[in-house]
Amino acid sequence: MIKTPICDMLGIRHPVFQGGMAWVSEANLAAAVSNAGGLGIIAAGNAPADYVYEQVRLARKLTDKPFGLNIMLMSPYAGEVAEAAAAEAVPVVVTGAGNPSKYMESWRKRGITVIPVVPSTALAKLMERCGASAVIAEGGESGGHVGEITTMALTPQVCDAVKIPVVAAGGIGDGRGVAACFMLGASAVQVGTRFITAVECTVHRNYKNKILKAKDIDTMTTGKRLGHPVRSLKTPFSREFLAKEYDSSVTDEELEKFAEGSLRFAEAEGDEKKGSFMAGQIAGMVNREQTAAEIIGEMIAEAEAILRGADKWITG
Ligand code: TUI
Repeated sequence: MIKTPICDMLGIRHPVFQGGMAWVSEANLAAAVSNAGGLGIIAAGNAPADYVYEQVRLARKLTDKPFGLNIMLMSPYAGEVAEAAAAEAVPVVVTGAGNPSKYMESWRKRGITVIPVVPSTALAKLMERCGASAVIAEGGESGGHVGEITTMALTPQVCDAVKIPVVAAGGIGDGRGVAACFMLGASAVQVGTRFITAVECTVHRNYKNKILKAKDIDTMTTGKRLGHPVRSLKTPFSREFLAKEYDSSVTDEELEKFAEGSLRFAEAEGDEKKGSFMAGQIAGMVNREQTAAEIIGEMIAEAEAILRGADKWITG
């Protein structure tokens, strides 16, 4: 067992969060992770509040353990999803892709634990002042919408910047990554890509197969020109997107239009030509389908063995 302050704060057995991945992290996966002792997180993504109510209620039927809701702040429905989170009094709200300050008071009033994703020390400090219980330092190795700084560089700097616990995310695929993040000062880890191939994850078969087949160099970032870089698997779609991005005759509006619906095409329909299969740089380490309980159990056991043996190089 590895126990950290985050375990007591949230009432979870293992300090492992499952990343809130749009159209991937549905109630079924989130409940399985929470039942396995981690923190399962439902992703609202770009969906309206109706979807969130349905998924939160389903999760409550599937688990009596704490779980989270990830609110993607760039979504046109972020406001109504923020209200849904408060109305349902979900145990934990995780935010991404923006600054959630204006919602934090209303969540905290409902007793919700708020844990924003931060790509910088400045936002980490602001979130601490606004009453966040912890922050997630997410490095650019992650899948999906990414910041500039790597997990290795960002985690210790965020740990130095704030007193609240820090969760490390991005590039964590096994127990070695978990142990390394604890060494950097984190109190928990958030893992996304490895959970895409979890047995309980309901995403399209093609998506799982692509992750299982991916090698170390098979992800790329697109969308920098639009101000929101996204890491995904190299596919005909992502290569074409990048080509358009470097083509000055293509307008930003045309580029946005090209990407529209691409997440849904991948996650729900498995469509290679039109889909964006978001994945982190550890996709090349994901070679098996396991249950959520097996993934968490294996990662924690590996991390524990490494941490116990961590003094092996020290002499004298
Ligand atoms: O949000 C994510 N990952 C995501 S969101 C997403 S959906 C999407 N679809 C199309 C285009 C863009 C996104 C897929 N993956 N991770 C958390 C995260 N948050 N990464 C970076 C940030 C972030 C960035 C800026 C958080 C706060 C922030 O603040 C800026 C500010 O306003 O201060």
